[in-house]
Amino acid sequence: MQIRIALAGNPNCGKTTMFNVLTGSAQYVGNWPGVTVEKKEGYCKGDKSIVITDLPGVYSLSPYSPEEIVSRDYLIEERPDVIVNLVDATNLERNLYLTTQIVNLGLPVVVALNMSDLVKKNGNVVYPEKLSEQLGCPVVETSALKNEGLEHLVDVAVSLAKEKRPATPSFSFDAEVEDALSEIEECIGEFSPKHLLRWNAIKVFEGEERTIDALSLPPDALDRVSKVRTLAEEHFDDDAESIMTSERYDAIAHIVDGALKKSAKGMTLTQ
Ligand code: BGO
Repeated sequence: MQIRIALAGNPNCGKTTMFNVLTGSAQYVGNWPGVTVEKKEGYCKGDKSIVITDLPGVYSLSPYSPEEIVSRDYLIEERPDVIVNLVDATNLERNLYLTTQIVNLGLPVVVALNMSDLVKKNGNVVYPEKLSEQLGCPVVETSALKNEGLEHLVDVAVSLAKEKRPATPSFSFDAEVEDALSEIEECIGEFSPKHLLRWNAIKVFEGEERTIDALSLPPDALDRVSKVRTLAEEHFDDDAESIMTSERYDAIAHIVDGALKKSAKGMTLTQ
């Protein structure tokens, strides 16, 4: 059985470094079809049954840049067996913005808390189990630079892939937004694959044309979701996409609050 691992993360989180350590010299570099975005694939060193695809570095899975579209389409359409989401542990808030989207894709996910060596050097402490509770997936501390934790990371990824166990995030948004999302889930339920229901509901709430077109919703469902969106926009006095962005950052603030202890020394060194 072949296992396909996708490496996803922000630019500069250490993806290239990790990909190189994991694959050694067994890599193939090309382009994603139709775009000048680099595609790198390789076998896991010492185990040709594991294929690793290095996705372009992105901050979000919105469909705006070629990199975002490549990453998003690959994850949604090709459905790798497991996503290894690299997170720069010295910059949790920014990196978790992508993570909060990745864990809604209905796929197995393991978060690699990369740059853990720098976190320790700065005197800070990140609690992987606290992050894991909120994100609904395993979280493994790594240092791609020092080749620490990578063997364990691959073991966890392979187990998740074999079990086909998707991430089950437990963080939630404001009650008004959750109500709106539940109503949208009801409207689109019969048109969306079950594993992507939450993801699609969020995208439909945001009014994202790409997802709405792909779902081919009938006029009455379109009308209903549009009313739900308008009500939320009136309530929050903001557009739906901005509402979701703020909701994500609020959720992240809560997640990080419980999972990161900054030392006075760390504060000084990271500034
Ligand atoms: C430079 N720990 C530490 N400390 N550094 C890491 C780790 C880690 O776990 N992982 C990666 N890095 P990329 P993307 C650099 O290049 O893999 C470092 O964009 C430098 N270069 O070595 O490229 C890695 O593919 C000069 O750092 O990330 C690299 O995701 C001075 O993070 C950087 C200092 O890694 C980005 C660093 C000339």
